[in-house]
Amino acid sequence: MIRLAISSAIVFSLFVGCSGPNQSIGDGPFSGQTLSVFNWSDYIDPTVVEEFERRTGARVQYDTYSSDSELEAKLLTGNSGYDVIFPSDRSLPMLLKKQLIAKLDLKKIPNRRHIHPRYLTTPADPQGEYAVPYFTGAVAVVINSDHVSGNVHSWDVLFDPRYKGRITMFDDPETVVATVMLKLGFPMNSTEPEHLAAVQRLLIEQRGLVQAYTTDDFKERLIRGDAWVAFGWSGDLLQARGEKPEIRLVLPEEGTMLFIDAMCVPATSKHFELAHAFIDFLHEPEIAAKNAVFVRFATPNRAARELLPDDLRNDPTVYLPDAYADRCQWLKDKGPEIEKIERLWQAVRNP
Ligand code: SPD
Repeated sequence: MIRLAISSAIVFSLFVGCSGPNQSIGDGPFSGQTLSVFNWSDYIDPTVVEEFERRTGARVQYDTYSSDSELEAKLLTGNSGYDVIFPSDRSLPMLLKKQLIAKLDLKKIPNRRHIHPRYLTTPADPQGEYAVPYFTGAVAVVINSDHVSGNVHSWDVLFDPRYKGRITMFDDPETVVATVMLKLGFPMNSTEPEHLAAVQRLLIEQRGLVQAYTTDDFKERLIRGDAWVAFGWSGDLLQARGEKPEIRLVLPEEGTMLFIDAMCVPATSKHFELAHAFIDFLHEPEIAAKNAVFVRFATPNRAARELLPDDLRNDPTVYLPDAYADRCQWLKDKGPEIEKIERLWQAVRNP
């Protein structure tokens, strides 16, 4: 099933957004309108988007990104042209501070009631008026158990010389530094010079083992069998496991970084009603469940979770047990201190 779903993702990325502006989708309350969506890659079931087009008559122009900084750069241009975006808990406070996000009309998003209240508000959005939670997940490691032996339970496997040339790392400085802080037993958001120096040393030592630094094609590398150990977002890694059963997901015992991504409407959107209709649609329980089966991240939508197949609803690598989640942390906005991490990354990547 996942094989089919992933194949349709490839078809989706080729065709959605390629229909001409005058191509008719069908009759519906938004016929003739185009909704521009900017989302993380591999983060939606394409058939769900097609269903939205059928129901509303609107066309969806769908583009993807693969890091917080890519979204932030696009929004900071002042007129991205997008109507719905999916910022993480890491990006949202900055985008709100810069007034780049519109206040939502919550009456137009009745399906928001299905979301677990613990996810609805954040310190940056204390009334939950700007962002509607989409999926939550973690950073994790996967191994190909045909090639990686032993009981792997730590970040250490990413630094194991036996897997030289078979390891993929993220090309995302903040996420990598955060998780290496955890591996070394430091606070995940530390910017202390000694902690950063230790992280930098380890990442430089690791460099010769790494096949590629990539935020998206680690999945294909795993599926082809080129990579045996990969660092990535939990749901993406589980999508790869759907294609290759010998892949095993490891939630490292040292803890990991958690994230939650939300749906927002940029302040410059010209399709406010349609954007609200899309956000509401994605939280219809049946739609949210279908989407959750595809993306393999945890839905914050309680009604949708009830509709999931038992194996997914009870998968502890998707819905983390409280005892493990208590050992995990969220990324904090580091303000100007972020430059220290960028310098560290330069030293690792461009010696
Ligand atoms: N393929 C979808 C991955 C979504 C990851 N969002 C993570 C944000 C962390 N800051």
